[in-house]
Amino acid sequence: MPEANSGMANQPTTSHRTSDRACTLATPSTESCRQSAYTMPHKEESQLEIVELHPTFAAEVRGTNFHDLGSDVFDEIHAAITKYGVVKFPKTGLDDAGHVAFASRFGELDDVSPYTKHGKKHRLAFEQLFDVSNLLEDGSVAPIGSHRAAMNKGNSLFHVDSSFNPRRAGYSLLKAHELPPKGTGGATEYADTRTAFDELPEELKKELLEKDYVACHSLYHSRKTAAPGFLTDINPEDHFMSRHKLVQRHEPSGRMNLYIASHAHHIEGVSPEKSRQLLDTLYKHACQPKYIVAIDWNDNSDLILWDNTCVMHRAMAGTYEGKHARDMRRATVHDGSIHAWGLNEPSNDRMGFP
Ligand SMILES: O=C(O)CCC(=O)C(=O)O
Ligand SMILES: [Fe+2]
Repeated sequence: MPEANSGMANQPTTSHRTSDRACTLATPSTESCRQSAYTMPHKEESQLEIVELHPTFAAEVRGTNFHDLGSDVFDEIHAAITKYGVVKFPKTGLDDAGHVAFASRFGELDDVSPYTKHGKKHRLAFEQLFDVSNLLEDGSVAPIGSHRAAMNKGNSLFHVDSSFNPRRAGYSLLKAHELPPKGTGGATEYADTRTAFDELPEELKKELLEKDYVACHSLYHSRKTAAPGFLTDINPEDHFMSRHKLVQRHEPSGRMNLYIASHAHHIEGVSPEKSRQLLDTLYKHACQPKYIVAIDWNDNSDLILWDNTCVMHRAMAGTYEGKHARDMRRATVHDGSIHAWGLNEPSNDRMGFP
């Protein structure tokens, strides 16, 4: 079994360095590992080393051999993502094909056709890789103020992926391909929405459980919020909105989750004022620093796996913008849980823009 706490030189860079703890999935009940409501696989020997990145969620998993990943190790990864919601794999050595192959083990993959249908030219070789870089289609860095930079800004607000589509995203797997110089920004932050729900004021929690509110999500809404000067001729209310319960049980872990995101436009069945006030209160609550971890990217093949149905995420700004490439590629797994379609009619229609 790998040695716990193998030394600070090996510690990952996060904003919660003091809470880093090493443990393995084979020993989930050691003092340093937080207990959770489900059972971890019973194994004599774990091949993976888990280093916790925050007191309530997120971990770095070391020792994965991506070139020979058997079902035992995959089961351990599955247990880790269920417990932690966010798992970073440093230096995977994966190329685009390996990235897509690994992602497809988690379920059916989404693709970029809704964007290319709107005229966006796809820069990457795989339709299953979303281009979340700051690059234009010719590979040059998108100038600050360009349409591309403005659309990227949407990712800088805490969100979950694809809550605006009839079928939401489950897991996302974001891999670095080319990183900007160290010290120029570009970390990815995550917010623990399961713990945020647990720690809501009792009265508010009671109201949410009793009313069982439905939130309506729109890609246009979050894009316009992040970049108010763009998409000025689009009114989100003229377009499809995806309907999802605001509070739901996260099926894999059995824990409750606050399913909120920058895409949430309004809550059904209440006045616009009440809707705005409630969404703002809940979003602000979930985005408090105590629920957030920032994860740095260090190597061009680092990969972060997260579960959109129990965490939010956002890309951090930096001085690299407009100057240096930050080439990030994301595979997105359609949710396979009972909440995947929310209250929407199943359909292959998905939102996109040029
Ligand atoms: O670029 C990042 O750090 C995150 C981008 C994002 O929101 C995503 O890939 O879903
Ligand atoms: Fe995202």
